[in-house]
Amino acid sequence: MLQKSVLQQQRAAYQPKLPSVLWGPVKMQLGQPTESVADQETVKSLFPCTYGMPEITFVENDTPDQPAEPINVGVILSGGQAPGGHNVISGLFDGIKSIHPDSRLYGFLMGPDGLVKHNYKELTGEIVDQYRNTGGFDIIGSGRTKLEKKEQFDAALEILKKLEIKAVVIIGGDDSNTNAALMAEYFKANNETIQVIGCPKTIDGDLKNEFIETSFGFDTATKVYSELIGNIERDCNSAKKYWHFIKLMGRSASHIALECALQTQPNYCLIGEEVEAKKLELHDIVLDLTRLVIARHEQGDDYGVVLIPEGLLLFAPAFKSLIEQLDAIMGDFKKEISLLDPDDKIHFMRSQMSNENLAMLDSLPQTLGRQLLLDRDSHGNVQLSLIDTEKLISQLVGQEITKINVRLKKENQIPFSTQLHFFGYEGRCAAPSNFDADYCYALGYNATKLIACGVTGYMSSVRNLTAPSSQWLAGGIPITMMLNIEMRNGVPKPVIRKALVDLEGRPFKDFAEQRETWAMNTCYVYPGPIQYFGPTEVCDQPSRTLQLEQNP
Ligand code: FBP
Repeated sequence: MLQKSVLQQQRAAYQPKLPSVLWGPVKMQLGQPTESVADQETVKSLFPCTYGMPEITFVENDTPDQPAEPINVGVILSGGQAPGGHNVISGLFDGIKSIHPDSRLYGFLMGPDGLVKHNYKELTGEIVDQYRNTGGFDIIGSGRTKLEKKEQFDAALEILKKLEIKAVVIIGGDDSNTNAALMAEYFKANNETIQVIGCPKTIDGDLKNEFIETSFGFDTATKVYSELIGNIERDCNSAKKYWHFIKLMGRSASHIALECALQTQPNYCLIGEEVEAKKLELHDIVLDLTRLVIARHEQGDDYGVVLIPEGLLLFAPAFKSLIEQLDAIMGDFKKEISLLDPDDKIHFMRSQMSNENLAMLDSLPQTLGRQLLLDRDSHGNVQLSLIDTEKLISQLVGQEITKINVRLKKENQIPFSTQLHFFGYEGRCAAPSNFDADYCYALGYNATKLIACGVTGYMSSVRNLTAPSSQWLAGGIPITMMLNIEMRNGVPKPVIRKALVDLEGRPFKDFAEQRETWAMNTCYVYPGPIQYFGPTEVCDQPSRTLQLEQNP
């Protein structure tokens, strides 16, 4: 039996709110046939059985949901942890039990690997009840295995048939939902009736579009980081002697950094998408920050707080070109490289690189260069969470300040003391905010409605999220609609297009309008911890990003 804190005991009693349309039986309202966001012909040819399906919106129905017999459903948690995953599972559990009390839920262990290797456990009411409204993915664990090969799908089919599973729900980010689309297509193409449904998860907030207003976990994670940043700002404003450089998770998009900036009003926040649009190089960023350090020094403020998105370096053109070439080499020589030991691998990779990219690589600290050449995740992504961008940037600014100090008299020296932080794992398993607790439960419950309707290759979609939860809309969106073709490891692949920060959108514009004031004045905001109880304005507010996006 898990030991529970007092807050956990309180949260266990929380009853997540469902959209009113999901309170009773539903029927599907079908929209127009859909197209993928880009590369339509190629995506269509790769997904002949699941391409072009219509959007689904649920409306209330007078007759009970089909089927009225028990159903068995499988569930997988895939990719990085995000607050609310357990609530998707509780929603699924309650949803299938509402269809029939003898329905069963099977959890595949440690991500997609559990499905392929047939590691699973039945999630009974007793187990699910232990995890309601808790953070983490520990109920069944998670993993990053990419499901894309025929052998994997066949192994999955074997266990799904053995357990008489009607549908499998993949709770994951863009890569994992791409897997869901591939599996749905494979099953349908082979006349297998097992359905595949996706659920939009990632703290990064980059799995969103017209029908997926936000991925779950973003709300809670950014609230946790904003609390921590606020605490640091207060320390910074008390001691007035440090520049704090804070890297924030978000492998590609800078949504987390932007949301935290809107919440906490730091002195400086980099947005990767702006760096790319303005074609800024690392050197330009360093010089701009150096100017700010000097300007604040001149008004007597030798301190400040700087937010840096994890994915920043990939937006700087020279760095990006370096990574793209490394990806291409990895793709072209995958087999040869896999046989080499690390030093030979580095030697080989270097021998294939252009002079410009070699120069860029050699301008970076040696450990970072080595990381870029060697460390990739199973999807072939550079592991940006392992790169100390905050250290790199603060050191480079420090070097600039040192150059200036050499020319200044002793009494005029510019002090520049730094503290480094990285917030990522601190927020990924926090107990879900009320918003995420409700949203996730609704996503899971809604997935069972999609299953009952017999559809496959859809993502559970709950929207109108800035309205009270009773007014949220529910339905499904074909995953193929979100696909485009991108290079992965040098090979073109169908993947869900990531939603990057929109520089024309309200969240960025609000930030851009205020950042100069925040830079020179100390306008820190201290949001404090997530509030689970209390006035609605305090505890039920979705992220600032979502509010600004929905009310442009
Ligand atoms: P997902 O996209 O799978 O949700 O993961 C997001 C993330 O938290 C990123 O912000 C971060 O770069 C990455 O996971 C870290 O991965 P890992 O957990 O494997 O260290």
